Amino acid sequence: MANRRDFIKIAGLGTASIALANPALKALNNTFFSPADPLSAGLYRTPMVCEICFWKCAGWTYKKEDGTIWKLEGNADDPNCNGRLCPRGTGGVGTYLDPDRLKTPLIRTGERGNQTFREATWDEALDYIAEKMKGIAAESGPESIALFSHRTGSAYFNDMLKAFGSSTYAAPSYAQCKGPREEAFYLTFGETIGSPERTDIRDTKCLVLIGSHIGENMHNGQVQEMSDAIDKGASIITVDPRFSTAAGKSKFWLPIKPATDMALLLAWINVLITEGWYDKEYVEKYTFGFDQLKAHVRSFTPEWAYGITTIKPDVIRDTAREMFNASPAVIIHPGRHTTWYGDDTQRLRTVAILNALLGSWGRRGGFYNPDRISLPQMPGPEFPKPARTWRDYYPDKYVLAGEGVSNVLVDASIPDGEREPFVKAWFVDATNLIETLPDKRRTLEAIDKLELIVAVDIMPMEITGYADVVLPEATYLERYDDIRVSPGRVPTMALRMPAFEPQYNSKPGWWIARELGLKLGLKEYYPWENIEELLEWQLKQVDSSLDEMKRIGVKVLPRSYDDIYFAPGEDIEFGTATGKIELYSTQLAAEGFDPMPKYTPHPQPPEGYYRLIYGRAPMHTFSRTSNNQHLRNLMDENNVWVNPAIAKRWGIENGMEVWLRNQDGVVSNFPIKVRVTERIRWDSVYMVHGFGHGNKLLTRCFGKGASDTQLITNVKIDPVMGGTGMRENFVTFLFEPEEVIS
Ligand SMILES: Nc1nc2c(c(=O)[nH]1)N[C@H]1C(S)=C(S)[C@@H](COP(=O)(O)OP(=O)(O)OC[C@H]3O[C@@H](n4cnc5c(=O)[nH]c(N)nc54)[C@H](O)[C@@H]3O)O[C@H]1N2
Ligand SMILES: Nc1nc2c(c(=O)[nH]1)N[C@H]1C(S)=C(S)[C@@H](COP(=O)(O)OP(=O)(O)OC[C@H]3O[C@@H](n4cnc5c(=O)[nH]c(N)nc54)[C@H](O)[C@@H]3O)O[C@H]1N2
Ligand code: SF4
Ligand SMILES: [Mo]
Repeated sequence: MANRRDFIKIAGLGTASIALANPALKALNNTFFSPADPLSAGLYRTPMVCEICFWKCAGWTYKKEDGTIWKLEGNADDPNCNGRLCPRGTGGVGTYLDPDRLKTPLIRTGERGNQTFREATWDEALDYIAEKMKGIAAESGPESIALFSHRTGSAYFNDMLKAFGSSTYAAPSYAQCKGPREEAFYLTFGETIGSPERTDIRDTKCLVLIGSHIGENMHNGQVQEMSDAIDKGASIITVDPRFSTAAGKSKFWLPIKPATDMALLLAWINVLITEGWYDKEYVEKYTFGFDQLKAHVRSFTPEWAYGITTIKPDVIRDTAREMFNASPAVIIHPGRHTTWYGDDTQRLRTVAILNALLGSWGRRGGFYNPDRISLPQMPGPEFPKPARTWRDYYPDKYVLAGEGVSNVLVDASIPDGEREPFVKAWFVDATNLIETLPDKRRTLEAIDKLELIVAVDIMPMEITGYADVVLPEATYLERYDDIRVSPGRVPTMALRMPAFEPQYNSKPGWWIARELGLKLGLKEYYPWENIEELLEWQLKQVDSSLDEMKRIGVKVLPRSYDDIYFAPGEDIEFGTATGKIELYSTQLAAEGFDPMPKYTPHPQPPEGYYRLIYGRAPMHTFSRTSNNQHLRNLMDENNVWVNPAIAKRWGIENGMEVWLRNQDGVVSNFPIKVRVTERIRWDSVYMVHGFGHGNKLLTRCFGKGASDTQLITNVKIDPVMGGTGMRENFVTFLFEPEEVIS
């Protein structure tokens, strides 16, 4: 086995160009220093919370005496990172320094999407937006203005719109990401998983990864814990059609036929029950519906699943026994990006049920009970109750969705027969919707109908090209945001504060939201003048202060109760209708869905086509880092992985450029290089999401690699919560570009 360092490559990878070796700094632990005082000769540090992904690691921005950046480093007290940033976090310097950044507010002068803007002052840009918003509110109601946001500090814009009268809000991290798993676990255990995940990987003896590709999916603390668990002898079972980094560390790799996971999961349940390999006491005490489940899975034998999944029956039995032997210190990991095939909530229900049978929920090495601190809000007026929400517009759709569904807001922006669209304007904050939502043509159709699009971003991205007004935000190294209060084994608070003045004419999100709020006549909702006043007040309520947080960056608080795991024999009331862990879901049954998960076959690729699957690379985050010079040095384009047998059939050689065409005739805008590798099944091709940028203002990454989103035109909607299943798209190879239909 490669050693731990080879595997995680957290801090260090490719950072030589940014971080100069400094023995004085290495000797430092977490001694307290005021940001005003030098750490050692000519070095200063400021608390930082990383915004390169949503793990939100806390750390420090180190500056040199001349005020320039030296490097970013993790805060040793932060349980999300334990003092180490991942390569993306370290390379975040490149986001701050990117010369292509948005520099000043812009107002569109030409057609949407044509990138013709004039520069404007903040006053002018915000007046323009406020006037438009008032006009739209007068005609269609304030709730017709929808907010899409995905960032730390979403609350600033969300609260401004709520004060204005709109709760029409969605984050792509729900219906394009973790929504199915959150609902599945909520339906089963009465609680969601949350972020960071409550998986007790550190102490697990067996970790089962289904799709979830930890290691390439570089969620820092999770990767560190997995590597610690491996060192302590935990076994890893990876179910993935691709030989992922995690597969390389696994005792068992199950190269499953894509889209058939449900059959494997049901067969595992069948084996656990048939063999008696489950936690009888736990199941008896805590669960509801065991007898129904037992009858339900009777025919889902490993032999049945073999024909569907291509995983041999003895492997299914051996892996089931491996899980049982480790139980309750076993985790069937719920994954994070779970919107795959449209029956995703049901697939994640089988994952939840397996965990329940093995007694891992609430047990050491399984799932712990997280704790977090909640910071009080400054007293102010109540938000008005919005006249309508998207649920009034679609009363029968996705009643079990616990959050706003971004694709539903897109649908609600397009006239529906005679019906006026519910949504008339988009306020898009820190999400590149064009590349983030599948079915780009539908996104563009909606955009075409809108009366106003505002984009708050740091870079000229695909979405900013379609905006009427573009507002340049200061990067995370140049601004305050709300205090990070991530859940974890212990509650923590972490401060993000500016290490630098905002470059160019950019402004922090809190300032933009507040100024616009004032222009909309919402002054009473802003009992604070500037963010420091607000943060100071909030921190005082929990016996801390801004000064303290500036010194320490991260404050670890005691747990409110000693309840991280269930006590032996403890009586527990779960947050479900029956108060039990629902193997049989009464709520799904009440809403007319299958109360226990069933296997439904999904189409397989037609002759000459291959399933398009996608994932993460350790050195990039979605589409947001592809222009970052430091991270580009590590990877500057994506490749398409093709199995050697298929490459041979097509006469494709390693490194050759191809265009991809999907089942609907859509051809990738840009060519992509082929990586011929045994690490992918013959029926699929794989690429990393986030490349193939079409905005020329991204001077470094324009046209590098291909966009998976462009090829995802067939979307399978999850009927339970509205998630967008994106993996039922099939592609073939072209050697010359054809007409592009994107
Ligand atoms: N470096 C980096 N890390 C990140 C991110 C990032 O952008 N960059 N993003 C973060 C976010 S928000 C998320 S949601 C997570 C996403 O990360 P995960 O939740 O781990 O994503 P998945 O979609 O589960 O994983 C993709 C894997 O699924 C496999 N796969 C494809 N189809 C199938 C199938 O039918 N069955 C099975 N069993 N496997 C299949 C692919 O081969 C690939 O290895 O990553 C997080 N971590
Ligand atoms: N095809 C495809 N689609 C996907 C996925 C996939 O794997 N494939 N993954 C899905 C998942 S799991 C998720 S969570 C979503 C992620 O969806 P997004 O969060 O939309 O992903 P990004 O592409 O990183 O876009 C982030 C945008 O915010 C901007 N930005 C970055 N930092 C800041 C900041 O500090 N302030 C402001 N105002 N803007 C900032 C970036 O420039 C960029 O325009 O995508 C989903 N969509
Ligand atoms: S995992 Fe990496 S990119 Fe994400 S917050 Fe942590 S350091 Fe930043
Ligand atoms: Mo995600």
